Amino acid sequence: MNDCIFCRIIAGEIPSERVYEDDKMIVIRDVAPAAPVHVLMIPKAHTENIITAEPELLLYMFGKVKELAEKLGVNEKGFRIVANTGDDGGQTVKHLHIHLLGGKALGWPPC
Ligand code: DGP
Repeated sequence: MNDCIFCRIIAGEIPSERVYEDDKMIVIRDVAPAAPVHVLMIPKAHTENIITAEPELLLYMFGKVKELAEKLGVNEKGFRIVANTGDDGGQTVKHLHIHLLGGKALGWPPC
């Protein structure tokens, strides 16, 4: 997936600030943060989004949210996780990623 920006970040071809990494995913700071804490959980194996992903991968990623929220210091006051999916969902990068946002009181609805 040479044309996939997140595959290139995972391969180390494009720099990123990694806050977590294991054999299944990386977690990086978003290049255009929408909140004081804004990271992207990105699986290492390319899959487009929640529709194409194996349920086991989604379970794994969601299972890491608590640990990451604690690591990023947003577990006590709260945070939001978002997975924009497809064109109507506003997904701009077609490699599954889960946004984790926090560090301030977030507005709702998001649009
Ligand atoms: P989405 O709209 O859900 O597909 O969000 C894609 C996010 O990816 C968006 O918040 C900006 C972020 N992003 C895009 N390109 C890069 C990059 O090269 N580096 C980093 N760190 N983030 C990126």
